[in-house]
Amino acid sequence: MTETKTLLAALKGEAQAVPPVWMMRQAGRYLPEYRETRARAGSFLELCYAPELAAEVTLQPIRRYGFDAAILFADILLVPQALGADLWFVTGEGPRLSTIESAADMARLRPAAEVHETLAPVYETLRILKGALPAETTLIGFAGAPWTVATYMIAGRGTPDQAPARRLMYGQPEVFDALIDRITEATAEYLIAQVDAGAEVVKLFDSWAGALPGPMFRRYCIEPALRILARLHEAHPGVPVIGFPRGAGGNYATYARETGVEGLALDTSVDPAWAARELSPLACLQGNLDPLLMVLGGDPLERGTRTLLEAFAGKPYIFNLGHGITPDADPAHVEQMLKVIRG
Ligand code: 1CP
Repeated sequence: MTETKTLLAALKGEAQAVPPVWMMRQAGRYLPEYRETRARAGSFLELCYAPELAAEVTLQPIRRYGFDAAILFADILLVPQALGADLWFVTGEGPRLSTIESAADMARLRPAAEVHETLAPVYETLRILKGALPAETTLIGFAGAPWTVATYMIAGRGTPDQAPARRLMYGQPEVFDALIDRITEATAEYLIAQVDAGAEVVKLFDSWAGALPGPMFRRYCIEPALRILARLHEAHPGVPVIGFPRGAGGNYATYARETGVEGLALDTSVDPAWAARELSPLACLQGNLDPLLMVLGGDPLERGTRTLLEAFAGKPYIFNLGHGITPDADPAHVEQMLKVIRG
């Protein structure tokens, strides 16, 4: 059967004449309709746990722009919450969680198999989306990778350099390893259930992979990914995975080779010419337009978009940004970018 969804075809290694395109954080604050629905939900977290409204914001950028993929509206921090951590968002600042600093804190977490009760509304969102998306649109599920999720659970917030997590990793390795194991198991459970509910691709966000010390990259980025993929593929053979080891630099190649992910999401720092030469033989590449260009628009946006189209022409490729679109982006610039890609 020929694949009618261009994003799935690209992930199978088939170059598309016009690359499929979507954007990280495409359902977000730069869209007035998102801000309206979020206000209706009450808060960001209430929006994540309200299946009808979460499906609505997932669909908004599809209706407006006709992206080739819809990404489930949720957050990587729902897994810590499902494991029993307290989670709240401080307006204008970001997430806050109860912290993991000792074996006693670990002992208070729930077993990985018990995350589903909290996460059930997310599965319901996927079931709604499965019935509501256009036939050509691919539905992407996702989770945070264990290291990245652990950085938030340990520090209780976002930090610039992940020092609290690195401190625990060196100072109390048995506590740190137990946490990584727990998140790994919970993430496998979560992603399997997302595919059960209708996700066609899953993306693993290791947004802080670049903060791992080099000697730890294999152990805490690659190995947990391998364990998650093994369990996922046992339950759902052949479901494609996009890995995003953001900031991994030269380790991007190691990650692609050793995990065998079908899709490799490039962060903004990766040189497209290098990626086309060194990484393209290993996976379908996705990325990596500078999100700032969605704020600027004009000639810089057009040049940036063309640079990527030329670098990845004739190769399996998914157009995307190198990180999430920011709240100050102009929705008209998304149209400008799509016009350059689709002609
Ligand atoms: O105010 C708001 O409306 C909240 C902003 C927001 C949004 C729109 C947050 C808070 N999360 C999300 C949705 C979200 N988060 C999605 C939905 C799908 C889409 O892309 O459209 C996804 C995939 C995520 C994933 C996520 N959450 C990541 C990994 C991707 C990345 O950006 O590197 C991370 C690190 C988070 C944590 C998080 N959630 C929200 C914020 C502001 C943050 C970052 C906090 C920090 O590090 O300080």
